[in-house]
Amino acid sequence: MTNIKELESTISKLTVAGKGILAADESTGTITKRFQAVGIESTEDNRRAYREMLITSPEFNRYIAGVILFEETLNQNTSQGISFPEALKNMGVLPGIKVDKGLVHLANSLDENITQGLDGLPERLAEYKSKGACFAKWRSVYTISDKTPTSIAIETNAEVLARYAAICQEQGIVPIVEPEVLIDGDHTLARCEEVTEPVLQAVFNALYRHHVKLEFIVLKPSMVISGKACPQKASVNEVAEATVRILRRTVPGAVPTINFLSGGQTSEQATAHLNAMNQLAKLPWNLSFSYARALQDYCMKTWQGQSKNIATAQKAFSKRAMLNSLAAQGKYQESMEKEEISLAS
Ligand code: 5MM
Repeated sequence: MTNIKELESTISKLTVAGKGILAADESTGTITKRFQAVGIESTEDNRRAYREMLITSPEFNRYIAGVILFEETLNQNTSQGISFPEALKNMGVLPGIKVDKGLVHLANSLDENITQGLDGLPERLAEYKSKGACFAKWRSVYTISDKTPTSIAIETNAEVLARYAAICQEQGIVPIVEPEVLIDGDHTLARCEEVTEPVLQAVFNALYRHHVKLEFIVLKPSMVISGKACPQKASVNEVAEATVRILRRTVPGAVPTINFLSGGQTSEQATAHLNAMNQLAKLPWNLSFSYARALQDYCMKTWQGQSKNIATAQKAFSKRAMLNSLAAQGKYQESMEKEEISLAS
């Protein structure tokens, strides 16, 4: 039996206007790649220290409603000797957990992937919940080429996302449903639009088939955007309009909040795109962020693994969190990028 009260309480805290979600759930392989790119050694304690630095940034709880953790962090303590979920709850921020187990080849597809992790998921969720997690995250990935995503990849990933979401709700955990159409490639904005529409249609059809209560999910999609290597870069307004057009066609108004991933956009682009969407005519859902790289990039580069850099690195994080908070309300201006920010510590 689904515990509606728990789901209601979690979703209401995740949908506060002007707040977003920090994705700090990079698996060990991914965070190691990101650390190595800026010369930081990826030890267990460096990962712990880095994530503690993020969540203790000035005014963190003013801009961030929830943090998606990787399992390793869920089980770690801060330097104050309390667990990360407890530290977050003490600040009024909800702890969440990435529960997918990554990508594997989808047999008989065109070199495409399916996300694994459904086996034993109810038992894992019960354990994560006992450690404080209130919401979960599962990511499916779609690659754009002339022939992909194939219908088998679209249908199979939708089915798995819906099964995950149904299991979460049964356990009183709010699911973040994350279908990511990758930015990699030279495709145009029009091609991304053509692909994103059936991907989202399939996801919502599957959620319906599995009786997932749309009132208690967070949708975490990619934006409709031109590929990284596309010679014709879409403008901020083109991205905003195409993304909202596709969301309007595919996402029921019962969904309370859409929190985008940044997917390899620069920090500034991710903020500008979110802001432009929130400046369009009234939308049926809260539109906010669930960024990893677009919130963390400057902070990680500034930190360099050294305690002497913590204060400046935290300021860099808080600045991005604040600008995205403004973007989630349609109040961001590009000129703010150059302004010094003053923060209460
Ligand atoms: C798409 O990645 C998610 C959002 O991050 P960006 O804003 O940087 O695109 C992110 O939550 C991602 O799912 C996690 O970092 C986990 O990634 P891995 O590949 O380590 O499972």
